[in-house]
Amino acid sequence: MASADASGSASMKDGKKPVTIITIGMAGAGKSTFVQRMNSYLHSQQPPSPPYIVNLDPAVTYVPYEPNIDIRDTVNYQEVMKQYNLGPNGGILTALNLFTTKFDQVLSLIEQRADSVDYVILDTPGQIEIFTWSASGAIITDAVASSLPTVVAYIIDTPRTTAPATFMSNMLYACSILYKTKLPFILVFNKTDVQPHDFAVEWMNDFEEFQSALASHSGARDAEGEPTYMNSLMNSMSLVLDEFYKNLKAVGVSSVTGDGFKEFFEAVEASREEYENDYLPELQRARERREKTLSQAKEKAKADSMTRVMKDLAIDRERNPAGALADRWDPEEEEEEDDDADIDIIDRSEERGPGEYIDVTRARRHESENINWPRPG
Ligand SMILES: Nc1nc2c(ncn2[C@@H]2O[C@H](COP(=O)(O)OP(=O)(O)O)[C@@H](O)[C@H]2O)c(=O)[nH]1
Ligand SMILES: [Mg+2]
Repeated sequence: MASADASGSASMKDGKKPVTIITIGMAGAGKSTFVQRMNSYLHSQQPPSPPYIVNLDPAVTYVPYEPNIDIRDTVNYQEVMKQYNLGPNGGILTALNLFTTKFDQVLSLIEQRADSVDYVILDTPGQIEIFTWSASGAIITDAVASSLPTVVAYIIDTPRTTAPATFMSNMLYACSILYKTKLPFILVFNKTDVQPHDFAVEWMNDFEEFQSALASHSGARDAEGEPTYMNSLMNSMSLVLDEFYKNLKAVGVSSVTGDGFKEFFEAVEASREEYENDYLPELQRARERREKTLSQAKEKAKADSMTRVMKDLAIDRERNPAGALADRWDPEEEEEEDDDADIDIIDRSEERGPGEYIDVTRARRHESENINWPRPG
């Protein structure tokens, strides 16, 4: 109890709703490290503004922060694999699905904190498609976004995207997520301590730069010196991407040194406005449309089915008057049904004091961890 109040009183809330940051990115891009760094950055603000963190990766053995809600407290991914006879991917997906059935509880825990927290942060499973291409990922995203201002932080492994073709596939992936979620979107070029992201900014601002980078890459021309099919395809796609870049913000950060986090949070604040001006009105219009069609359909269905039921009932009673007498609702028969009792969401916030977090510069990864995600491509 006390810690909830203490953590809340520290942050300055001028009636603003907290922003939810959904962290998405390829395996190893640095999502969890990025979440840890946001956590430490927010703790170091004056006054400190501890975020509310939800870990959605059931398979991770170690996270460099203390989540307020951890999917691993609710579903045991190893057990899920055993019980449903699944491999790692199926196991993670099923664990996420099971957790999603309880997401209303998560949402209400978050909403209880809405007055005391400035940021809600979601860390997602290592492998990107498990979140971005699953029904559960979409349900979680929609549920959060219809309740709080929400922004997607798309984490990019900058040192691994310096090749033009890799850069483009990564951007196309980001593009597909933007169009799927329609949420404000921030491209986060991570690991700038290893590789500065200025090449990316240049390519995004000027597609001719990008095309000449493509052309100078090996494989751009065939034996006759003509541009290859692949090269012309990428050239045309870079024109499409040019349009996509106009819709988003890009920042470079290092989750290890903390570089660029001020700029990142400025982009988040700008995204809040974008959410309120663009996303929210569209959401409300969609809701109104849905409610209108739903209530029309309901009215019609009610009228139709009532006439049908009354007709059936009348015929039945005529045929079998004794049966009709016995066919009464019996309150004794009603069963208490509570299949919800087995899994529950745990809020860990009360278990520790505010201001407590693990600093990645002090807490190194566990040696025993031995994660071996297959790399895309
Ligand atoms: N040099 C450097 N390494 C980073 C940075 N961010 C993350 N990493 C490393 O990248 C690896 C994957 O990070 P992790 O956060 O587990 O990635 P996730 O799978 O996206 O959650 C780890 O070894 C991190 O230490 C960064 O900004 N700079
Ligand atoms: Mg992770």
